[in-house]
Amino acid sequence: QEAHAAEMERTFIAIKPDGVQRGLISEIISRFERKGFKLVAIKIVVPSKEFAQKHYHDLKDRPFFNGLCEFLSSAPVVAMVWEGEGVIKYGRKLIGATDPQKSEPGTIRGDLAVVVGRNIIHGSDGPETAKDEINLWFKPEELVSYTSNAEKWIY
Ligand code: FUP
Repeated sequence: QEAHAAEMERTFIAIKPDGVQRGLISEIISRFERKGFKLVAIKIVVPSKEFAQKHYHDLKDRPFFNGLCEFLSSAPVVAMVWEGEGVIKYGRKLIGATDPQKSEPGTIRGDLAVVVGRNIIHGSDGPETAKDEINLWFKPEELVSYTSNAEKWIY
């Protein structure tokens, strides 16, 4: 059981400044929670611009990079780690396409956002980025494990 817990898939999810300012924290968390994924880490922080540049380093050559990093570092962000089978890919499905004009209704961006520069949420796009982003935003001791005490609470 311990070994299984250690191998459980995890992804990094962030509610960006627009999502926080618009009061969408609970709405977004509830969608992941109701699906059955487990919240294993959460904090609210204002990242520095340098930190935002690290987070989005893959996009450093894109024309919107500077504005994107300015935006991410402009106000509080809710940083989270969610755990569960298939959480990386299915998390992206819950989030919807990058451009909210193309996200399907029923997705977070489809239901709650309008423009690509203000698309309210970030989610890791694969196993490697998930690992890197979790390590960037969290120390190992900030993540909890649910499984070891499960038999105490579940009947
Ligand atoms: P996603 O993984 O869906 O967040 O999309 P990307 O990693 O491609 O883009 C990261 C962020 O860059 C987006 F959330 C918003 C911003 N972006 C723009 O502002 N303009 C674009 O044309 C593409 C992305």
